[in-house]
Formats: sequence, structure tokens, C-alpha cells
Amino acid sequence: MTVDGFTRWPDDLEARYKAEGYWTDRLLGDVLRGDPAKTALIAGEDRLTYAELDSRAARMAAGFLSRGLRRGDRVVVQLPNTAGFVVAFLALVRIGAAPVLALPAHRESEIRYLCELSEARAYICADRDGDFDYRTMARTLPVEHVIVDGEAEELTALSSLDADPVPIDGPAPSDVGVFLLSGGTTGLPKLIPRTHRDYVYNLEASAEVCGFTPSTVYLVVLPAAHNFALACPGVLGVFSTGGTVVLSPSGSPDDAFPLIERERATVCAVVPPIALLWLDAVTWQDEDISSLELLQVGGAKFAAERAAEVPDVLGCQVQQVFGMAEGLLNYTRLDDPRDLVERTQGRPLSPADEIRIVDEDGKQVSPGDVGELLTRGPYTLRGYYRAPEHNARSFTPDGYYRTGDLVRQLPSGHLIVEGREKDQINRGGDKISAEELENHLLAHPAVHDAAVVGVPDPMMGERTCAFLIIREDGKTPTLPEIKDFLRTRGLAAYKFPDRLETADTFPRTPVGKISKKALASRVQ
Ligand code: OOB
Repeated sequence: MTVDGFTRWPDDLEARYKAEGYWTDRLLGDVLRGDPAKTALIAGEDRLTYAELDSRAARMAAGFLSRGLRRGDRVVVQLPNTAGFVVAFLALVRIGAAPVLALPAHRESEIRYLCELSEARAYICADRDGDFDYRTMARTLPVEHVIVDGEAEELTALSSLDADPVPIDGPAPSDVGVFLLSGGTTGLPKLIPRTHRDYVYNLEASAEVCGFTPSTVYLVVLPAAHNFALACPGVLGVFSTGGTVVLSPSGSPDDAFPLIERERATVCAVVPPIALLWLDAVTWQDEDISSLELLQVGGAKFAAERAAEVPDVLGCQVQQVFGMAEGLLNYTRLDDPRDLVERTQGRPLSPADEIRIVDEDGKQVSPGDVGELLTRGPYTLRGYYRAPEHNARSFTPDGYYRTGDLVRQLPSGHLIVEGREKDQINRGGDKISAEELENHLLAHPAVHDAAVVGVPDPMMGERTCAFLIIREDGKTPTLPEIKDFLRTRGLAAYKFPDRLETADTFPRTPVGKISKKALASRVQ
């Protein structure tokens, strides 16, 4: 059943998830469960205890209410790894206004669309990111409130949202608590509604599987707004178990290693390119990173050979994580045999996760064979937000989400990711929808047709290659020219092609679609 763009779980599953204890009444705003005097958050110069973080969130929540924000509103949040992000997130979920979590790298093309699609009432951003001024963009957005963490100029300063705490008529556990962004396979990104109860289960169950305790010191190097760093178990999983979160501005060893040494960090979640960088960096960095106990690696496939090196080179355990903002999470377990930890991308988090591996006709493959992974469960979405046509394709009639990932399953239940069916590039964990980039390229005056493919890359896994057919009267643009063009269109830079090729025609499949496989083989 879909109400206001949000598709609920059917009644029988709702009853089951409640009866079996997956869904509780706990809310995202109540995840701060550490000792009040203990350090909850370290971010730059900020060091906040649980009591201080709780009080800041309560005061900001009152500030949001005083500006007229209410339960059921949407607020686009685009903040880097700062205390402001954490406090704003907690404050919004407490009043039941759902944050729409954009990444700092997004630009006007993505942000304007997110504001429109979600009918956001407010947009919260930093003042700048290097040369880029978020405020200039923010002034043109269709929102009532622009709130800036930093130098706000004439706009509202995040720090001014500070009022004495008031009783809050909070959200229901079945309300949408937060909207995550999908990696996307279509022209425009999709929004993933995550309810309080499904996301609380997601983060609590993850914290348990990953052995988080009050002694956990979790270093955040990925954007905290990404599901992996936020709730798998991430920042929220740490808070729910009473540990300490340390925010790093990036995954560069120059930023991360000194923080590991200084704060004695025990856990960190990274994408494969960062893991590879760290494996090299230990030879030239001289910080003591011996406090590290667990390195979670996910977002893209991590090669078995590299995973095998982690314990010796970095002195910690490795865990593979195959997850998606849509829901399903697979983790290798801390007590899994080494072989499974190195060779597989883990097994489903929950006993209630249902998975099917199917062939092109939707028929279940034989055990051990490769097929597309379909899934449903207590924390996997039943529909993208306000996207009925896309949902008709992305879900089976019985509510399984079609992941577009090709996997095979071992008798132990562990999955090995073998490839992808979706028209997406996975650039070191960053997802790029081929169609979205193609549409931007097609807007270039010299471009007659465009097709985007991933090409293998030792560091990133894949890089983005754009094939262009140039108009007869057109001049072939250079790669820097294309990047400038995409920048003026307000596209996030991680979606820019790494490589440009021209073609006279595109190879076609028997049904007349562009054969991306044949195209990719031209550049390998
Ligand atoms: C994570 O989430 P998203 O939403 O950015 O991307 C999901 C997609 C998956 O469908 C799959 O194609 C790919 O990313 N992926 C992996 C992978 N982890 C994700 N492919 C191969 N091996 C892996 N280990 O990327 C995400 C969300 C939560 C936790 C971890 C990652």
C-alpha cells in the first residue's frame, strides 16, 4: 500500500516483524544510550559527552520547532563530517522532520532535484567546500529556509537554532525517519524512505554483529551521511552501544592515521580504494595505528588477495560488507573462518532477510550458480519514494527488491558478488548512473549520442568512460572541456568521466539496445 509516495510493508509482514522483535518502538532520536559523562563525539576541536550531545540536539530541535518545522516535513541536509551534521541529524529525527541526506560532493543538479522531489521546507549546508560556495547555490533553491553551518551571511545560521528544550510531539516508529539516496540506474536519483523502526533495527543489529561495545572508538572517514558510515553500524550504531565517534574530514592517511593514533580508534569503515591506500601508507606513515581492531570494507568488491593482507599489514581484523542504501546488509562475521572473510562479501544480517537468486526469466538458479539477487526483509524498502513507474520495474509483485547485483551463494549462506546487471558504474564505491551522465552529455551541442561504461581499474575497481558520437558539424570536445561543461550543469564531480572515446556507431544487442559490454571491450 502506498500513501503519499511511501510504500508500506504488507500487514502480515508487519505483524511478523513486530512479533519476532525486529521492529520495536525505539526511535532514531533516542539512540544516544551512552553514559552521560562519556565522550560521544570528537570532531575537530569539538569534544562532546553524551549529556552535551543530547542537550545540543534537544536545543536545536526546539530551534527547528520555533522556525515552524514540524513532524512530516522534509529537510535536505548536505553537511561534511562535522559536529553540526550529527547534531542537526539528531534534532531533525527527534521532531520527526526527515533529513534527506545529500553528500557534500553533490551540486546544483542533484540538490535542486532533491529539494523539488521531496518538497523540502529547508536546506542545511556548509558555507563552502574549497572553491565552491554552497550559499550561492542555496539562494536559488525552492525552499523556505536555508540554514548554514558556518558563515551564514544573511541566511540563517545553524548555531542560531538554539532554544530551551520543549516537549516534543515526536514521530511514530512507522514514520519515515530519514531519506537515503539511491546509487541510481535512471536519469534521476531516487529517494529511499527508511522508517524509524527499520533503520533502528538496521543499526542495532549491525552493532551486535560487529561486536560494538562502550569501548568502541569508531573513526568516520566516509561521508557520515552515507548509510555505511551512518548506520552499518556507523555513527548511530556506536551511539546506541555507548561508544565514541571520531569524525575525520577524509580517508586520506594524512587525516586518518593521526586521528587513529591520538584517539586510539578501534574500528573504521572504508571503501576498497581507501583500504588499498592504507595498505601502502603504513610503509611511509609513522603513526601508531595498533589500536585498530576491525577494518570494515564495503561499497565495492574488495579483492580476496588484498583482504588477506589486512591482518598482517594493518594489524587488525577485516570484515567485508556488501550493503545498499535500499536495505539489505551482508557482513562477514567476526568469527568466520579466514577463507570466508577473504573470499566472500558476507551473509545477510538478519534471520528475517529473504533472498532469491534468479536467472533472466526470474527463475531461481541452482544452488551455487550466479544470478540476480532479489531481497525483501524487515529493513529493505518496499518502494522508492514517489516513483511508481520505476517501482513497477524494481520490485517483484511479491515485494522483492531487484538489486541488479549478480551473486552466487555458498552453502554457508555467504554471498560472492560476481558482477552487476544494472546500468551503473561503481567507481571505488561511488555509484554513477550511466543514464544520468548520458543525459547530461547529450545536452552538449557537439554530441549526437552518448554511452557511458565502466572500465576496470586496479585502484578504483572501475573508472568511467564516456563514448561520444559527435555531430557532423560538431568539434570533438576534449576531456577537460567536457568536465567544464558538466560543472556548469551543476553535476557532482565524482560523476565526471575519467576518459573520453569517440565512436561512429554504437554496437547494438539483438533487440537494438546499445551493448555496453561490447563498448567496454573496445577500451580494455
Ligand atoms: C553501499 O550502498 P550504496 O547504496 O552506495 O550501493 C549499493 C551497491 C550494491 O547494490 C552493490 O552493487 C555495491 O553497491 N556494493 C558492493 C559491495 N558493497 C556494495 N559490491 C561488491 N562488493 C561489496 N562489498 O555501497 C553500502 C551500504 C551499506 C554498507 C556498505 C555499503
